[in-house]
Amino acid sequence: MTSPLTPTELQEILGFTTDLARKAGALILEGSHAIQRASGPGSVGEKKNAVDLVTEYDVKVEELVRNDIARAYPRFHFVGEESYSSGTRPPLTDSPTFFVDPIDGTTNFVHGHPYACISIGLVDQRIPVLGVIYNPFLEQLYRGVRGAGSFLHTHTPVLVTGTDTELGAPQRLPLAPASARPLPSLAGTLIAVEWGSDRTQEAIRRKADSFSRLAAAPPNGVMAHSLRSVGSAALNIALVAQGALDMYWEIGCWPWDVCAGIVIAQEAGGFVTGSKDTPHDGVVTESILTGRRYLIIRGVAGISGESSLDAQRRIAREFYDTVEDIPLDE
Ligand code: LIP
Repeated sequence: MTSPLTPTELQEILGFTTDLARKAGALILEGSHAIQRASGPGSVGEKKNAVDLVTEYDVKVEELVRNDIARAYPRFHFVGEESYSSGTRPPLTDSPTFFVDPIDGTTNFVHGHPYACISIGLVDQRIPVLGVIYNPFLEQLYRGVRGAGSFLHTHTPVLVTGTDTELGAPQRLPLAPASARPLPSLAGTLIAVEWGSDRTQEAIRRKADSFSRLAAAPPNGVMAHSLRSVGSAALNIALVAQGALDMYWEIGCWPWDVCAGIVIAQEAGGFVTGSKDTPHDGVVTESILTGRRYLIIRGVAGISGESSLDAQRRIAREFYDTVEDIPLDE
């Protein structure tokens, strides 16, 4: 049995993790310049199929992060996307465990599309407790600690509160108060979805049918305002926390894609759940974290006496009545 990390320890780890994300961000930018200048596919490789990409920079960034963490926190466990893919698969324990995606949005990274980030999450006592997501292309850094709120730091003006915020100063998430933003139904929502890397005919048919029902006019669909595919699970979740997306749904991504985002979204009043059959109570259990089915809904104002949680559960039910489940590919 290990004792839980204290709030003071978590703040110290947050400082370390933020510096580490910035350092990794510099290497991601260096990698992007090298890859965009290369004439052929060069260092871009494939994992399970031709759309599941990895570059030498995914591996280099993960090495840098793993080594720095091992020096600073030698007793913490580490799960990284690239070492996991190549066979290191430690079981989850009560000990503090970092979940790291060195470059989330590798496809964007390879194409020079500026939605890629490093995502560093920390789980303690099997619960996500800290997250840092940094997009070095847009200089947007999201961070959160369980019980202490979540924040966006950026030099890019992103909008929205109507109050003056100094550029680069932390802005508390969500940027616009959830209390002003009810969700009467899925109609009118902006929903993030992803095509993912499972391209079997059956998976794509189920996804396409689901996307079609979300977009179509009644009676065949619910007529959401639109669907978005940012191409990075972590940045999708960060945008839900920010309030720029109403929700994000994906089946098939992994704990390192979502761990940091879960903390940031929850601290912004967001709701996280797993598959349709998961109890939709907003508690992120180990089986939700590792279950590879994720639905995240932004902070929402209740309607006529409804609590915020009840409003989010209502939207989750409507969502799962609209889309199809998709079997996991591994
Ligand atoms: C990717 C995600 C993307 C998702 C893919 C994959 P990678 O991570 O963030 O949103 O659709 O399935 O997991 O491979 O770029 O680190």
